[in-house]
Amino acid sequence: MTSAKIRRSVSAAVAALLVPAGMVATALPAHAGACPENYVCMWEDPGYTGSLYVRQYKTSGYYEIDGWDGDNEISSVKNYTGKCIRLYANDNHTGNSYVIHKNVREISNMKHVGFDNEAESYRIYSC
Ligand SMILES: [Ca+2]
Ligand SMILES: [Ca+2]
Ligand SMILES: [Ca+2]
Repeated sequence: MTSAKIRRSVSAAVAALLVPAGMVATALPAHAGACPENYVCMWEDPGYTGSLYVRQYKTSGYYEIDGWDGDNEISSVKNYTGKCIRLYANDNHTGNSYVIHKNVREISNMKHVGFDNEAESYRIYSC
């Protein structure tokens, strides 16, 4: 390979790296607050903002919210599972609980349902 050819392939590699990076940067704002169909998503703050602490596929079962990143912080939820979600106030699916019915797809502020900054674990189940 001549040095000219090497230079061309190097600049082609750099261009290939730059284009996807630019696309990711412009795509991020559009995805803020988004939750894929068939998933349940839970955010730190009202209005689907702050850290996204839970992004779980709809498989029925019992799930923990991370003790450091999520417990007693969940303030908004999108339920795109088509199933019911029971949020528990404590770890290991204990304590007071609140059911998000399968027909309730979005709760923008958990304060409105009396369960703000409470959830520490949850269950996904058909209902
Ligand atoms: Ca919160
Ligand atoms: Ca709690
Ligand atoms: Ca937990």
